[in-house]
Amino acid sequence: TPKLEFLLTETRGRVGLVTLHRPKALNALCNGLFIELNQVLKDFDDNQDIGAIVITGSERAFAAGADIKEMKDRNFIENYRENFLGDWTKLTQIRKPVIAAVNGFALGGGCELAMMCDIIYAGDKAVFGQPEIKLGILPGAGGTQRLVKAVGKSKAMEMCLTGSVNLTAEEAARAGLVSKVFSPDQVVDEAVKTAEQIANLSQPIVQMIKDAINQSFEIPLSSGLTFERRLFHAAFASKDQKEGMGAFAEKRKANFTHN
Ligand code: CO8
Repeated sequence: TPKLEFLLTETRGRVGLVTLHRPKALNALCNGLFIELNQVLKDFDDNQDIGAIVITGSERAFAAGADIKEMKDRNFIENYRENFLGDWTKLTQIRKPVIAAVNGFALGGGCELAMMCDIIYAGDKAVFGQPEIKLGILPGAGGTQRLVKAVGKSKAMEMCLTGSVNLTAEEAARAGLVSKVFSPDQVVDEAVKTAEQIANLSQPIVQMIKDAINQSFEIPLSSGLTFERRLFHAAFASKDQKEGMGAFAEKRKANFTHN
């Protein structure tokens, strides 16, 4: 594998851990970082020994947004021709669960990157915000869409329209954007622990659940319920369903084989 410039990666048990590592710029998300991130995520997604992924940054910053210096001279035609940011949302195509372990700044694209993940755990000093308006732009990767669904209209409007109202980890947890808050040095370990727990459950069923929950953001309730019911029926075609229910009936621990 080629050497990575902007990321550190490791595996812990069945969990793939990616650490954004561009300390000089508070993990500002430059194009090179996204090229590497997409490659690493794809490798983890393709690796059957990995069942879930954790993305983290440093204690100071998850990511302070897209790289403003790299973006400042771009023009409309370039953006349109190259579909600027189009590649930056590949994370949402990853089939395995992705947990964001957020410490410090999650601003602009950093907040959007966290929101592209399936679960967010935060350190108690984390800060979530969408300051784009102060740069004369608007959020470009979900800040006006996923944030509304996570925290509601009033908070999302206030955050995006002022660019200055941020959420602390506690506020983000109360609003539902974040599922749990820990002390900063615990966040990654706790995220890995949850990821490991998920990674040892039936992988095809884990994927079905992720698919079904994501459908709830795309389609009306009746269609979502049909989608869920079809997958529920299909789950009975898996060996893991026989194993899971058999183990319960026999009062023993299930041993899932991901089939
Ligand atoms: N881009 C480029 N460089 C940055 C960025 C950034 N977003 N954020 C910080 N840096 C750099 C600083 O320029 C500084 O570099 P240098 O030492 O060479 O001057 C270094 O990181 C340290 O930063 P500060 O000295 O500013 O540190 P402070 O602790 O004083 O302040 C802040 C921390 C408050 C986080 C401050 O750095 C800041 O306001 N950063 C910009 C935050 C921002 O506006 N983010 C939104 C960017 S726009 C965006 O994200 C569009 C989204 C596009 C979609 C992305 C898809 C996922």
